[in-house]
Amino acid sequence: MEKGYDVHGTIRRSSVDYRERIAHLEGHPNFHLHYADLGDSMSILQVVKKVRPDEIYNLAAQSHVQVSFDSPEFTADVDATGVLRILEAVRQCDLTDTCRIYQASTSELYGKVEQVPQDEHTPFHPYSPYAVAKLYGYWIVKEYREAYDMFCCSGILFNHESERRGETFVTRKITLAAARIAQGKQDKLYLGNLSSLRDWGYAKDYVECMWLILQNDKPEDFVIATGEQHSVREFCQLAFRYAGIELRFEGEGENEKGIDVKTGKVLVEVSPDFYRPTDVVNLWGNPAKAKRELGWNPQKTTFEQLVKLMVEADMAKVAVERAGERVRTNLEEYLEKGIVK
Ligand code: G4F
Repeated sequence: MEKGYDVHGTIRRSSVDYRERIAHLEGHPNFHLHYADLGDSMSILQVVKKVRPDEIYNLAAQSHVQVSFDSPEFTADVDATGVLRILEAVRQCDLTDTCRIYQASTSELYGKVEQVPQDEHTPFHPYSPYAVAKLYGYWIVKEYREAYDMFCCSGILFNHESERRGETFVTRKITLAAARIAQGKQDKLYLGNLSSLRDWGYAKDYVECMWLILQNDKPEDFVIATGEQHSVREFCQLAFRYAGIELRFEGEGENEKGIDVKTGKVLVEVSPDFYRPTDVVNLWGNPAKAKRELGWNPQKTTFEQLVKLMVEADMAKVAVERAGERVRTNLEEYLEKGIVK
């Protein structure tokens, strides 16, 4: 919207409100929402027909890797066939010459990695129902590009995080827990594989690159990553440090623990509940092509800055929640005493 675009988004009908992250946009004259679902081709066709977009960014997915083991069929329908539904809608509305399409592809395609670091030429080895579905999405985009000369591209994005990240992804789970523990609202954090390695970047920088991919002269796929790798353990240690707690890790595997250096209290433990049947443990991207051909800066926001901004946002969020609790507690007391009616 800052670039002067009219933005049309799609939402799914739900009886509970889940629009918290876009609430600040609603009511803006350049922002429009339509009901649609990637599992429902007619709804996609209807929106494309009505809006006749110049650019489509398909960021919709069942995007939780662990959940894809519990809901593999739903994941396949949305993350694989859903991509096909968008491409076909554009084709059936005769927009192939004017509409550019960005597909949110993923570093999970590298899965059980065959090369480190990974770039546009690294072979894929998907290692979850999510990654297998996303692999179809990647290939169908390539197929439509070649078969119908469409400007459609995949951004092979490594993990991209922010203060808006869903609370069950590991980074946000950690920053929120660190903030809650630091403010006395939680006792302990349970995590899965602490040794898993990721190339974590800032979502805001990555969205800028998605846009650059669609402004490029030719439709191509790009790896988007920072080129730096850290473990879940490192992320955890740094997040707690920014929340004012120094952690020391002791033990191995399921017995590893994160201990508060100052108090000796165990604050982080491992729970097998968060292990995956097959886990991707060594993601590390090489963003050289995006840097060279799009002029994108993969190090605009450093790992340290990313962790810091996420912790600061969660420290503020928890503080506001606590203030709200105090107001409610006071109010309850006043009501009980009949001071307010
Ligand atoms: O934060 P995660 O759940 O993200 P994951 O699986 O890497 O997937 C994210 O990034 C992909 C891009 O590479 C996207 F395609 C995908 O949609 C999603 O956005 O887990 C990161 C790592 C994993 O190895 C996991 O096993 O952290 C490990 N982990 C350790 N403890 C945990 C936990 N993950 C979660 N979610 N929760 C834990 O307690």
